Amino acid sequence: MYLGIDCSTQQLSLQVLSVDAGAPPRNVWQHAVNFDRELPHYGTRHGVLPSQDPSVAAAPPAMWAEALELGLAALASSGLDLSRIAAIAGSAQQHGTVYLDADGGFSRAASPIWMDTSTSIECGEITAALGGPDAAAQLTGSRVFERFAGPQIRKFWKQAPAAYERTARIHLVSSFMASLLMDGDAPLDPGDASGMNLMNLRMNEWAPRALDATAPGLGGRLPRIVPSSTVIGVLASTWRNRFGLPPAKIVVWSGDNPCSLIGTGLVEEGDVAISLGTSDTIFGPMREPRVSADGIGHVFASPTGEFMGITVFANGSLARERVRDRYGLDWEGFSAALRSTPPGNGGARMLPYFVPEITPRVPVARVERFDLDERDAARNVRAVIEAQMTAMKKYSAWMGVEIRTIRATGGASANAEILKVMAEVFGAEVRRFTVTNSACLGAALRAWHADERHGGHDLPWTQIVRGVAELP
Ligand code: XUL
Repeated sequence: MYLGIDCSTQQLSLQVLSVDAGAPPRNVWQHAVNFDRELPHYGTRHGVLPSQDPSVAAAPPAMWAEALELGLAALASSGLDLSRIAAIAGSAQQHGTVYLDADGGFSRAASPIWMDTSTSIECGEITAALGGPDAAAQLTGSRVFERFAGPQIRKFWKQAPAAYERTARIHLVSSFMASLLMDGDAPLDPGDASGMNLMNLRMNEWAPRALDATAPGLGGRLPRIVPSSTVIGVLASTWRNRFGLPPAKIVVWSGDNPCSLIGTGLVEEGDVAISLGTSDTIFGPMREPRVSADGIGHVFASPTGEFMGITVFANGSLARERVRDRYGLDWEGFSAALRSTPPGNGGARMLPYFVPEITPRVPVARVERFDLDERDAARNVRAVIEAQMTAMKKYSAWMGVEIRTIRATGGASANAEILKVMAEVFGAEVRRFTVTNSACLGAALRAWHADERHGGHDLPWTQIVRGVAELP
């Protein structure tokens, strides 16, 4: 059995796969720990600490650690034969940084996360030092983005130099969580490390020029980078003693998007997935790291050893919910509104930037309506969905992938009317991918792949994703 854990923005999820010889893996248990509801003493809203400054988004890393305890406690009382768990791998929201002092305490209480847009000045400084946006993208896979770890680290060094000085290790959420499991200092995988503007994308190693452009003495504060299928340790005895868990292998964690790539079965160039979650993302495998000339998307390393292209939109479910709530609708009413309005919406359009947007870059939240009466509920519903789908089509063209099929995943993919608009806008076949947490599933599949590889069997990825992630 293989355990996948996903530490996302709003919850920690766990999933156990049972792999029996010859048969495709079966999902035998799953569980989720919601941060706001089950850990209210941290005071988060949707997993984020309230902030006066709308450009600042942070979360308490101690909350993620406590969620891991709750999740493993639930696993202990699941009734599963825990001794069968051979390996554990994880997925985490990307870009968030965790700062530890030499004793393992937090040298920064709140971790900036991917929704933070407060580092434009630092982005400019790093970009200039790297020789411009294109040079930054060629080196690291992305131009310098506000939420990426590099500019966040630079801002911390500038604003709190003494605390930076006391910081012995800067983890991403993924390597922080893996460190807790093995009670040691976990490395990063290239997939998550490509979300930092610090890694040389073609070499899978830290880029000295980017480190120098970011903060002094940074290299010594970062984890090592190891291939995505690496077994990095065993489950620490504290967890084994507390919860009756076995000495399972710990596989290096990755980011939620690289894990979702595996969890949606995307291991060969041609198909893409659209995840409709807190953030909306469109992503797909790429054989070559073609970076985006207009600086829009990102190229990350894929767990398969190739690459993935991804474009991220901050106004995902949040924008849909704002519109839904504004007109007092439930999801059924939202669907009815889509059904009652024509494709193209009779020319009525909206720019739905309810929070600052990543793609295209909109630093200050603003919603604009064109030929659209704010009182017209149905047309406003269609306008937000058409705007989201049109933006996803326009801002993913840089990947140079001819989109044949779209696998739709994430919470809002349960809504058939939204998927209909997606198919209309892209002119592609859209299939709903019924696994709701593809990142968690991808983590469990990565655990299986790494365990086999550790045992000397290099299973092809097409075999790993067969059955679980194949289209119906
Ligand atoms: C990816 C990104 C988001 C987070 C959300 O670049 O910012 O998808 O990983 O979990």
